[in-house]
Amino acid sequence: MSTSTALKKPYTKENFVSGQEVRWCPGCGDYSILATMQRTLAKFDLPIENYVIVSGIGCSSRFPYYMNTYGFHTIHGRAPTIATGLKCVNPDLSIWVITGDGDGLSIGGNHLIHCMRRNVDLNILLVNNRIYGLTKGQYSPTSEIGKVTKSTPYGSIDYPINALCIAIASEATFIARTLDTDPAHMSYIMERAANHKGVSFIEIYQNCIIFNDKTHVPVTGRETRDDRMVYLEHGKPLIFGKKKDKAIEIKGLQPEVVDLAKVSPNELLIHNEKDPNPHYSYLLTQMDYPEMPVPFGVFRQIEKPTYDEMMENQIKEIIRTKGKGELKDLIYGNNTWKVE
Ligand SMILES: Cc1ncc(C[n+]2csc(CCOP(=O)(O)OP(=O)(O)O)c2C)c(N)n1
Ligand code: SF4
Repeated sequence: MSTSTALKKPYTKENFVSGQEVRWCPGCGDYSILATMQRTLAKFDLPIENYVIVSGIGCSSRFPYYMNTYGFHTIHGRAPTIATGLKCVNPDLSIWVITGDGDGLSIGGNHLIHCMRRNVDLNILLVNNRIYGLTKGQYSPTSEIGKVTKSTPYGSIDYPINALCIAIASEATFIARTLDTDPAHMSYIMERAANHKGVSFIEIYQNCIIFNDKTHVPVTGRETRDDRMVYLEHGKPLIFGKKKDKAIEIKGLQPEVVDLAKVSPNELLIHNEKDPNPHYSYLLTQMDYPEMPVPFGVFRQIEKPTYDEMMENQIKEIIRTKGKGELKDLIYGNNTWKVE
């Protein structure tokens, strides 16, 4: 972060732009995510020095260089771990983890899971282009079966992982999906995540124009999106279609597309992001093209104590009952031994 000029609130997007040359390919979806984040953070009433961007390795992980905030470009897949430590020692920070589908779900999968199950008060953006961009186009954990890449010349035989299922299985308290071509929706989701106390996990459909161009277009393309995307709104039915004539109904444990004109309103599925039971949000993550429209928006937002606040409270309580400890006493205490 530049320290030569003290930045004063209210901020503008430009206050969050660093002086670094952006080195993504022209047309990369990361540009729009970056600009949206700069615009969104400028809206909040938090000093700019309280923001930290933490990333692993990948094209998307170059984010910290381009934000005029504090940041760490850390090791592959370990951004959630560094961010957890940071939040625990400085709870006043607003910390944003930027990770790719390879970085976050392959080498860093384990770290991501534990960060989410602990409910650390962090915002995690998983930029999903279904490919390894930085290393020139090998298949990733989210690549579809049959995907031909440099590392799968005869087509991938791996079943792809569903990022949002991982978030639900890890009991993340805020789970959402958005896309790089809809800055207004992305900004809305980022704002909701920033205001959520606890871990926020956002999957962003992103286009890697060089190694996996148009991977999301069958769902999100101009021609098809009305019929293949459904926006989630709390308390409202899941209505979609060019003529807003289709909805979702639950039959047994199965979501089904129904003709809005042919069903009574009380049969429709009403979105409830506050449902404490994860079954409902899991069911939403199973909705996928081509059988079903793909949901975008907030899948789940629930409240529970965060790891960082529980840690702080525990330390305070132990100091209150036992007094402040001395590191020297711990090192030279009874639980040590000499190697003769
Ligand atoms: C320990 C280690 N293993 C592998 C790599 C090679 N590597 C760098 S980035 C990357 C994956 C990047 O893909 P993704 O996270 O999807 O990000 P993108 O570049 O698509 O934004 C890999 C495998 C590395 N840098 N370090
Ligand atoms: S390789 Fe793909 S993800 Fe990486 S900068 Fe280029 S377009 Fe973006």
